[in-house]
Amino acid sequence: MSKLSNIIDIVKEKNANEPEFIQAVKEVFISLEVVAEKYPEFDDAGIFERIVEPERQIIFRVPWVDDNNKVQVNRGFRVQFNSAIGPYKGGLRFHPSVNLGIIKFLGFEQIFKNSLTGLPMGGGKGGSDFNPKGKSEMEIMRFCQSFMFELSRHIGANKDVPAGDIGVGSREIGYMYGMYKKLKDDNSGVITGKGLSYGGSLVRKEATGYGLCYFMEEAIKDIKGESFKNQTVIISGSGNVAIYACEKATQLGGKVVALSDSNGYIYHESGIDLDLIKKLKEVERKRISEYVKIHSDAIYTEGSTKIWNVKCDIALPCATQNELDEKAAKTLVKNGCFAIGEGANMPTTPEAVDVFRGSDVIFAPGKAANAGGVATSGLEMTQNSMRYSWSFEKVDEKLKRIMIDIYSNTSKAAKEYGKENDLVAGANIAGFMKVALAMKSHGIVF
Ligand code: NDP
Ligand code: 2IT
Repeated sequence: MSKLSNIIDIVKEKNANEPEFIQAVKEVFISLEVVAEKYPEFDDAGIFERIVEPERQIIFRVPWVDDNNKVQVNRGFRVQFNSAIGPYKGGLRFHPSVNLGIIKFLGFEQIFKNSLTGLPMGGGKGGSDFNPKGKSEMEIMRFCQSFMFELSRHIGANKDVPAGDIGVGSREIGYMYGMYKKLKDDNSGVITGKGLSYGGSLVRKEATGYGLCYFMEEAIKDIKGESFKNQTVIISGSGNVAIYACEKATQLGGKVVALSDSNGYIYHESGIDLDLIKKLKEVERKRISEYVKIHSDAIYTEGSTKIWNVKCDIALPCATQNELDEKAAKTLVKNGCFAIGEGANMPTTPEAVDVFRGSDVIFAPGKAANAGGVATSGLEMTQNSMRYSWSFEKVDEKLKRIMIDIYSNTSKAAKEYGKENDLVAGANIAGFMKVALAMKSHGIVF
């Protein structure tokens, strides 16, 4: 039995009720076997054992008062996973499915993703089992304020810098930042994804979706000699990542024909009307089924995962973890899909990943393909430190450069270890190396 499979067994035993965390560790460690063989010094320094244990996990009570004057209590989390290469950095997720295992899987992925960006950011993640759906504006504000009341003790511009994720967008960031500022008298920009009027960066809103398309355009060009032009694209989700992936895929000449939310998906053969989606989702916070009331030639189908039955050339899962299973993967391949790019974190189940890796398709893992969001958060931190703001064009240009570099480093690492075009192995190895070298340099403190 190899050294790393022993560690996976220990992780399984110690975190038995955290299946998503175990899944994320397994996927990374399988890729790292070759690194462990090549660099025995990492094993000697206990890097593998240390990297699966968060530096710190904070769990806290979030009490708040609803519109009926009733006290509600939610659970808050912040997992400060690894600070070897910079301050903990990663989003906050508000969704009823949130628990410690979900936050740990996201925090673990974030370590390698942030390393891939080339910027000095460690890995962290947080959130709450609070469900923003159906809450009034004042309930959202009171919840965000109570959440930040506790979180503010644990974060800082040089220590831990949160951002958005599922259920946390510009509205929630605004309320949390306002509370942090009031409590701490501090204006150093402790959260990213801030509004443009108080220290936010241009392009941060668009960054994850745009970055995903920049990465995919590069991978498709390099591996298949093709581009987005004239390709049929399907995208799951209709939140922040999905909307701006749709925008960029369209700008690059693709035709996006399907989007979804957690209830179902829409199919519009002539191409999605993105202005309408933005209005329904960003402004009115409505369900995607409303789309067909305006466009009678579009079709709405109940059941979000049925979207994978739609014939396409490129599929971009941009909703949530484990939304694309083995059966869906086989259907996509059978229908001629040749490139899959993960905009979400771990949207593809391990069995589905095996289907893609065993076929002649491009499979781009989230930690590389969706790193544009956190990379632009890094650029927001830079601008905050400089007390300066760059133009849209300048940030977009930097984002594009970063995504092309991530593709190139991922592809190079895969090749170096004899796994040409295996972007899963390449991303895991390239992301790990920098963190491991930093941890080794620092001695046994991390
Ligand atoms: P949003 O909250 O803006 O949108 C989430 C979308 O996914 C919504 O359409 C939502 O539908 C759908 N969704 C959420 N949970 C489920 C579920 N259990 N089943 C089916 N659909 C679901 O989040 P983001 O767009 O920001 O995040 C989407 C994914 O991208 C997440 O995996 C996130 O971790 C990842 N990500 C986000 C980044 C960012 O910068 N925001 C950066 C990198 C990755 P509904 O409205 O019905 O709930
Ligand atoms: O998963 C992610 O990379 C994010 N939700 C963005 C994190 C960030 O700090 O911008």
